[in-house]
This record gives sequence, C-alpha cells and structure tokens, in this order.
Amino acid sequence: MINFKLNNSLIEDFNKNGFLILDKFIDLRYLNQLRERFEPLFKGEFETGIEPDEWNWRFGRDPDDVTRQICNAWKSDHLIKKIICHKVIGECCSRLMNWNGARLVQDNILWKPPGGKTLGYHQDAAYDDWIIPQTMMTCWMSLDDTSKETGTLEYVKGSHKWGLQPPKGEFHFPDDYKKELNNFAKKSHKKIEIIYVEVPAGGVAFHHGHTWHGSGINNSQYNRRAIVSHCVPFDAKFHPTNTGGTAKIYKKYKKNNNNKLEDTFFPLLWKK
Ligand SMILES: O=C(O)CCC(=O)C(=O)O
Repeated sequence: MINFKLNNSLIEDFNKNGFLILDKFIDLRYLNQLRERFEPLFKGEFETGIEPDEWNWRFGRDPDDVTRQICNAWKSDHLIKKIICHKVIGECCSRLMNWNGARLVQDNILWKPPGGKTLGYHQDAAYDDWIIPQTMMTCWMSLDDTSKETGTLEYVKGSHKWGLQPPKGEFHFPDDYKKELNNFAKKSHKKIEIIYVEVPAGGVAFHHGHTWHGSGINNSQYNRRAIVSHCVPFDAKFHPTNTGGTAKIYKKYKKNNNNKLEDTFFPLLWKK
C-alpha cells in the first residue's frame, strides 16, 4: 500500500526545513478506493458502525465551500485504518524525529472542494498539551494532484526551530489565515519563507509538530483530499492534569490512576 524507504539525506533535509515533501508514497493502485471512502464517511455511513471522534462537516447540514474534516476515521473504516496505521508511516515518523517508535495520536480526513476555504496557520504540537512529551509528527498523504491554486498545504521553512506557541485563533476559515503566523513572526523578528506542497496524487509531506503550516482557498475546479496520520512517541503518556488543546475530546480514553496511551485507542504503528 505504501512504497517508500527513508535515507540519511532525506532526514538531513527534514532536520533543516522542518518538513519533507515527496512525490511518491502511496501505491497508486489504492488511490481510487481511498477517494471512494470520503463520501460515505462524510454522509455518516460508517463501515465499522463506530462514529469518528470528530465529524466536522456533514452533507446537507454544512456549507459547501469549507474544508471538510473528520478526525479518527480509522475507527470507522477498514481501508482508512490500513493506510493511517501503516508501519512505514510509524517508521518514517520515528526516524525523522529520532524516536524509538511511534503511535497514532489522531488521524485527519481532509476534503477541500472547489472554492473550499482556508485553514489557519498553526503548529500541530500546540494542540496536544495533554500528552507528555508535548510533541507531534505528521504524515500528510495527498489523494489528488496539489498546487498553490488548489489550496494545498503550505509550510514556513525552518519554523520548527521557533519554539512552540499556545494555540490561538480560528482553525477553520479564519478571516486572515496567516494572522497568527504574521503576529508571531513580527513579535519575534522571524523571516517567513513559505513553501507550497505541490505533489502528484499519492505524494506525501511529513512535518515536525512545531512547523507552522496552514492552507489557502481552493481556487481550482478540482477536489483536494488528504489523509493524515498524527503520531507521538510510542512511549508517550497522558499528561496527568493538563486539559488544553484537544484534551476534552481525547482524554476520555484515559483510565483513572493510569497515564498509559492504550493501543486500542492510540495504535502502535512501529517500534525499533
Ligand atoms: O491539508 C491542510 O490544509 C492542513 C493539514 C494540516 O493542518 C495537518 O495535516 O496538520
């Protein structure tokens, strides 16, 4: 399903830039099947009978021109689980971050239709202050050809070295999707260099949990769909007390008097 081998020069690129963009990752024979999973999921037809943890856009309820998002569709759909929890993703995330293993903390199914609006610039690790260590590594896989015109994912080069800021502002279609980034860069005298993830369908982009990223409007006539695995170190734990970020959704999987991330809810993808 995934054909890819990481090497040292790619790891060096990642360490320098805070992201790694590659044209080939998903076996192209799976692309159509994966695209076909989107419509039933957003209609609430869940193959396993389990509703995802976050289901932010529904047919008939929500406006057409926004980015549609589901979190933890791996629980609802077998094929999505097969790719989201693929061991190669766990191995790549671990080797890029110098971890001894990786587990899934959350997935994302993203569908930006023609005219689909922006997602505000943010740092992924800012949302998981309920995890120790507060870190994250993301594998963003594209099911469509992407370009600046299709409102692709965009990164600020080197921003993984800028430290972590608490999450601020709207994530879904803020008035100015670069506002938080510009405010921070101005305050801390940082220079912004934006790189657009322009890959063919089946391509991938990995990013560090501190890398600033967001995406613009889809000004094309094509859908822009992505499947995303967000990982943490395999031995990460629940923070015993913190309740910020997305804790109110995910801390319900914490047992009383035990900070372990259980495999059932946070699958282990790969371990050395
Ligand atoms: O695909 C996008 O527009 C944003 C993706 C994103 O924020 C992420 O994968 O962390």
